[in-house]
Amino acid sequence: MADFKRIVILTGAGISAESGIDTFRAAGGLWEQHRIDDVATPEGFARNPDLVLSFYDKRRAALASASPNPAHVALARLEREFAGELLLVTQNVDDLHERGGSFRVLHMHGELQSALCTSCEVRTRWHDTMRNRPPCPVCQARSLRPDIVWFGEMPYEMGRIYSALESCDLFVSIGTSGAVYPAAGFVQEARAAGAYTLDLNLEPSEGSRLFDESRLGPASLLVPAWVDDVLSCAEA
Ligand code: BV8
Repeated sequence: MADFKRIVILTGAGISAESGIDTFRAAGGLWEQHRIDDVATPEGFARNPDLVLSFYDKRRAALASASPNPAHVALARLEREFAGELLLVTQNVDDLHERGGSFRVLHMHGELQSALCTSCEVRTRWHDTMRNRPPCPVCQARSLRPDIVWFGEMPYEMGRIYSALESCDLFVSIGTSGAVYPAAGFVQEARAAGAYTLDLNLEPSEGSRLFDESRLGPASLLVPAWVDDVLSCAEA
């Protein structure tokens, strides 16, 4: 692998699959059990807040029984040892990148362990349930919602992501189906910037053909091998 200086990485549910966290589209995955409209849109939340709060309470609780896998750990090693610029963007709302040792993680679709108050709009770290309508720690209003970017809502820190894509020389997509925008369009932004684009995924994704290179296999094998590659080139 050439000697890259500015890397942007985008991860999706596939990087957490081997940690036991359901992906969205695998048989029996998250969306198979619920319609997107019912659990991952503001309209669904307005229609049936109990259903949505319980859906996210269950996923938040499931984090305790999941552990980071070698792919998360390898990306944390990259953050420590890579001398160039690195931006890790994740579509995932779990905390496995952090528990795997990454410190700088951009959760563009929010986080299970964060609560957003619809009254004062303050976001606070949250590890408990919301179904029981706890008071906002800041304004005491009983108006907390999951700090998750639902369909039709603007993902977080898009400006920061696009400026990193415009100047990167390597874009790596890991464990994502490339089915949801604007994340699915990042590969095109990177290509337009002249970056090399690499897809690491268990199976060909919707956007695989847009990448310079696709490697197929489980993230727990592909990601550590790729990080070894990058760091050995940088040392050479
Ligand atoms: C927005 C949080 C605009 C919820 C999620 C064009 C342009 C812009 C928008 C749109 C557009 N067309 C349509 C839209 C609207 C929409 C959209 O994209 N819809 C889709 C259905 C077509 N997009 C939006 O609404 C976005 N917002 O556009 O706002 C705007 C403008 C102005 C003002 C306001 C708003 C917001 C979308 C965010 C939705 N929230 N997540 C939650 O987590 O509950 S989306 C969710 O699904 C994920 O976060 C992720 O983004 C997405 C895809 O999931 P993946 O992570 O890829 O998982 P998936 O199961 O699909 O695939 C897993 C992959 O892993 C597979 O490929 C599999 O092979 C692989 N894998 C499995 N095991 C392994 C593995 N790989 C390696 N190793 C393994 N072991």
